[in-house]
Amino acid sequence: MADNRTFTMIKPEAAEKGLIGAILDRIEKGGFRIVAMKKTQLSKKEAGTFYAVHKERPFYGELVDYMSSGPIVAAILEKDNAVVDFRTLIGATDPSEAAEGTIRKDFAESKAKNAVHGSDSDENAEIEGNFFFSTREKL
Ligand code: FUP
Repeated sequence: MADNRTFTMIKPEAAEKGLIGAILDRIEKGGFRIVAMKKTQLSKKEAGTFYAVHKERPFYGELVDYMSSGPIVAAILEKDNAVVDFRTLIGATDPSEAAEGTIRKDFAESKAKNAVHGSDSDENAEIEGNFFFSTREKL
């Protein structure tokens, strides 16, 4: 499969704990090229928009509060089969169910504070990357 792109965030608890470097190391060693990257903090409104697909779910309010609670690192990553391979690298949503050696197994605290986000489809990777980065930042 030709190179394609996914989108990730290093979430507030992981950034706060000083895990940005360790997580980026896993990402690069996993064969992903960092196309674009920034450290930033989402407002509640921005987090609500980013996670709008989950707005009917019971955890939406907590998710929005959490994701706007501190700085995150947003990045666009490139690799062949990027979306699927990145979800393999990060592991299951709940770290207690994540495979050995995955980022969530090693660094996540809980299902909510699960260290990293990874897009679930090529289409969402594009939408999510566009939320954070302008055309000239994604070249
Ligand atoms: P994932 O695609 O693995 O990030 O997981 P989901 O799309 O199922 O969940 C989206 C976000 O909601 C995740 F960042 C974690 C959060 N979440 C909760 O806070 N509680 C839950 O029970 C499930 C998900």
